[in-house]
Amino acid sequence: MKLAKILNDVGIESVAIIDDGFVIPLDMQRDAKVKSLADILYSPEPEKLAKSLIVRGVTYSSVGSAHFLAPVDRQEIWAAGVTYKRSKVAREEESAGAAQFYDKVYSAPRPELFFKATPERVVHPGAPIRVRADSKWNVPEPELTLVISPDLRIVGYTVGNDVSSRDIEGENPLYLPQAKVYHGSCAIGPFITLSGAIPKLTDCEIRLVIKRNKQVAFDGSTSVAQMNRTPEELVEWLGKDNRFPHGAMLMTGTGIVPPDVFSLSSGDVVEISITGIGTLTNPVG
Ligand code: DO4
Ligand code: MG
Repeated sequence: MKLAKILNDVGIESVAIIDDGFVIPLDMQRDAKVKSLADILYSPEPEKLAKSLIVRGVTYSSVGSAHFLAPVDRQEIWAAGVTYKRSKVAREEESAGAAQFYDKVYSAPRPELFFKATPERVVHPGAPIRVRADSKWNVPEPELTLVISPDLRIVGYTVGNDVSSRDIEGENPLYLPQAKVYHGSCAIGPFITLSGAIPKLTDCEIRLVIKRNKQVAFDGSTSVAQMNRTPEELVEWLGKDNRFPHGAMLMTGTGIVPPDVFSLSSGDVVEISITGIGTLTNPVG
């Protein structure tokens, strides 16, 4: 089952099941214990609970005509880095003086994990992501994103974009927070595929298409099978000495890096698709 957050016809935020191209709205007033998408996701039987909230007797709208919001409630957004060889090699090349650190973190037991965004900072599907005004080299990072409950279960999967400034990160790794965390640098959505419905992860393809003036400027793909760590391992490290009372989302790193001559420009459109989940599309503002 896939779940999403929508803005309904009268501008009210709600939750829906996505099924076969249709948006099936849920009645979020029906069960006093269920107020948010997260309440469904963290329940013992999310699919059963979601089905019990289906609004009967309404015409379902199509996915193409719905207004989706990022499927985030109060979760912190975290990210892992250098989990694919492609990312390790790209960082080593961009940051000559610090290359050894990327080599070490790729194979060390402890992964690179960093805080990426608060829920308020997350860019909704279709809304503009941004590049930093003080950076000349910016890329999207298409990442399988884990939806994690407060008791650290992976309850679902979504699509994330860890938009990053490569020149700032490359100048000095201590600038990483500025390369990664700024206004418009984190997009998530539109759908969450519940854990029970995701295809075998190693069969999942991640694809990044960047369009400029309606032409394809970059098209690349990888497989989750290329990831050097498991989602469970990343969650275990994230949960070490940390608490997530509202749950968390964890971007699992990029395995696709456009060629070094490429940098995002205002007006580009970034599409990230992951098998079994869906496509996250954002223009660059
Ligand atoms: O260390 C730099 C960040 C790496 C990253 O975000 C990634 O590999 O996806
Ligand atoms: Mg990343």
